[in-house]
Amino acid sequence: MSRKVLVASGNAHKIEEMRRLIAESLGPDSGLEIVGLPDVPAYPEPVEDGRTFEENALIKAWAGFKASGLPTLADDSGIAVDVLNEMPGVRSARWAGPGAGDEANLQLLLRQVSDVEAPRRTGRFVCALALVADGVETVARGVVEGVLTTEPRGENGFGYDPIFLPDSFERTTAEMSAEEKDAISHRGRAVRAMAPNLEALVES
Ligand code: ITT
Repeated sequence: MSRKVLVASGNAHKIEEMRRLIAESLGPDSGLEIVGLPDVPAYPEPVEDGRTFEENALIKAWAGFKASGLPTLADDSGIAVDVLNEMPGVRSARWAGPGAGDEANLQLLLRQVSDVEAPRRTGRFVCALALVADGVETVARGVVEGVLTTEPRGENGFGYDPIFLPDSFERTTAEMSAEEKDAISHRGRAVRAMAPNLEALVES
């Protein structure tokens, strides 16, 4: 019998990546069944008022666990740009204002660094992945360093992918295949760091 794990996210792209990454890290017979918010009774979206990715990931994971009783994974992630003092950071999803979509967020960020020369356009994608279950509260962090492009490139991925060029690559994460992005991404690294805790759930 498999153990259900809730991925508490309203972002379909994240959920798709998490499913893929968990299957890859733990194998097809992981003993885990990943379910999403539509599979559990509705509960109010928690306020993400933490100051760090880790705090927000825990807020989301605790809300999912309390509402569903299922071991719950939650991801809080975003892009941190050095010349903007590591912003948008935890505000990445709402950078161009509440309700603004990925395209508006990305365009605003590009405008904000439009006068910054290539060597100083550095930043990183960060993912804090929290797992909350009975007797378990743990967070793993994954980071990928890179630079911002001057124009969006590529159709894959989501969010800020079209303007993020990972170090030592010539393609943005939106120009990479899913497998290429997974191998180096912040989320890939966080899921692989969390894998032993997920395996322990099956054994417990
Ligand atoms: P949930 O809180 O429901 O999981 P969300 O989309 O609101 O969904 P966050 O608050 O963690 O999630 O915001 C993440 C932001 O960072 C959002 O703007 C994403 O587009 C961006 N982001 C996160 N991971 C990314 C990735 O792999 N590639 C591109 N952009 C990413």
